[in-house]
This record gives sequence, structure tokens and C-alpha cells, in this order.
Amino acid sequence: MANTQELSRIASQVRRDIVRMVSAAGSGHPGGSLGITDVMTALYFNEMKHDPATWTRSAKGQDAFIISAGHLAPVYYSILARAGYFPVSELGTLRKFGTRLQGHPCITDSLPGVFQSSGSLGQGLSCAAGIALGKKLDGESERVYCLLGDGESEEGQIWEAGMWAAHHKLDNLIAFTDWNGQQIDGPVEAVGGIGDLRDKWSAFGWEVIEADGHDYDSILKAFELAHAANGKPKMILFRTEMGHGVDFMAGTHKWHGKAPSAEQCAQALAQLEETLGDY
Ligand SMILES: Cc1ncc(C[n+]2csc(CCOP(=O)(O)OP(=O)(O)O)c2C)c(N)n1
Repeated sequence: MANTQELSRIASQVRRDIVRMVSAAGSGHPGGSLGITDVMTALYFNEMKHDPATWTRSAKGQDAFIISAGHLAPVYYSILARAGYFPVSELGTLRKFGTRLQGHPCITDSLPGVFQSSGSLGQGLSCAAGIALGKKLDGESERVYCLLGDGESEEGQIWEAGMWAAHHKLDNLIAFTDWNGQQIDGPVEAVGGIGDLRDKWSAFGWEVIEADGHDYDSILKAFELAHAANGKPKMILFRTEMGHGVDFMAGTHKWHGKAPSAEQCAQALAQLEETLGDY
């Protein structure tokens, strides 16, 4: 289990990976990936019970993770590689024809660590809830985690899954939202308007926890609070900043799905400490 200092070092390398991967691919989603990096690092290097050496999609004794916001693949791939699911050198193959690292995660690509294909927004929570019920029926005590975007939360299927999970009292389901206030075309409230996510998830019968998605104490505390077996699924609303860690990408939707040029990549890397070695 990594401590907060180690998490911060890993996250810096993950951010470097994201910038380099998307820049080399010439397309992809750096903004949201950089914003949720601290939470994803804490999830895989501290919170989740998982073992890359014995992982399969149906392995017993391990937690499951579904990335519903599949466009955040760059951060997901970097985290999986850095955690030991596949060689770090493979990160340089993002979005190339015939590789396992397509623009959105796909189970038919057989990339170790990937539980579910995603990219078509709105579907992941349904999968996560199904897995959570399956674990309960099998008498397993492991948990299921699911990452949602706030823009993604405009999808109706999310709320159907939310009702269903509460109905089945899935307190082994911990969903979390990348609550950056931005989506593809601008601020979430300007594009679709989801209102107050705290009130909405509470009204849907979920335990709601709010946390700072760039403060490891806050992130780890939120996960700890979510462990309570109280008959309710948990929603952690992580306040994040899109593009966090790179000054010219921070706080704007403009880097939602745009690749940095070679020059911009170098500029970004100069702001991020190399801690584990580049691929
Ligand atoms: C069903 C579906 N509709 C539209 C899209 C296109 N799309 C990709 S990401 C995105 C915005 C998602 O916003 P958010 O979840 O807030 O992610 P962020 O911008 O923070 O990365 C949209 C509309 C999609 N992938 N799937």
C-alpha cells in the first residue's frame, strides 16, 4: 500500500505518461485523464484489492473496476501498466492500428486488467452494479468500483442503474464521479445541466461522500467512509480540475479531447517530475 508521498510520485509519472501517449498518438483525451490521475493512483496503489499476477476478469478474491467514462483510457492504461498488468513500454502504442491500447478500452483486445469495454458513455454503472450483485450472491466480500464523468451523468442509463443498485442494497458498490464541471463542449451546466449531484444521488438512495480529488488524505478518507456496510451503494463526488498538473491545460474543457503538439508536450513534461522512468 503506497503512502501519500509515494502516491504523489506515482501520479507525477502517470501524468507524464498521459501527455506523452496522447501527443505521440496525435489524438486522445488528456484533460479528464490528468484531472482524475490522483484518484486513480490512490485507487490502484492504495485502495483496491487486486493482483496483476493472478488477475482475470472473473478472479475470486479481488475487487473489480469499471471505467464507465472510457475516453479516460490514457490514465487507465498508464495506471494498469505502472501497477504491473502489462509492460510499460506498450504505452507508446496508444491508438495505433492493431494494438491492445485502443482509444477506448475493449475486452476483445485482451488487455490485462480491463473488465469491460467502454467509450459509449452511460453504460458502465449498469455493468458495475451487475458485478456487485454477482459478488453478493457468491458470498464474496470484495468490492466493485466504477468511474463516471459528470458530463457522462447526463446519460439516462446511469440513473436506471442507480435506482437498481439502491433497490438491491449494493453496499459493495463504490462509484465515483470525476466532478470537474467540464465536458466535451464546455461547462456541464451550460451543455446539459445535471443540477446538484449530491441531492440527486441521495434522492436515488445512495450514500453520498464529497472529497477533494487532488488531496490524498481527502481521497483516502472518502474511500474509507465508503467501506461502511450500510445497505446503500456509495457515490463519491471527487472535486477535480480538468488538466490538473499542466498549467496551460488546467481548468478548461479545451483539452478534453485534443493532443498536445511536440512542443506543447515538452512544455508539459517540464512541469511534471519524472519519478519512475519514462517508457
Ligand atoms: C453515448 C455517448 N455519447 C456521446 C459521446 C461523446 N463524448 C465523449 S466524452 C463526452 C463528454 C463527457 O464528459 P465528462 O463525462 O464530463 O468527461 P470529461 O469531459 O470530464 O473528460 C462526450 C459527449 C460518447 N462517447 N458516448
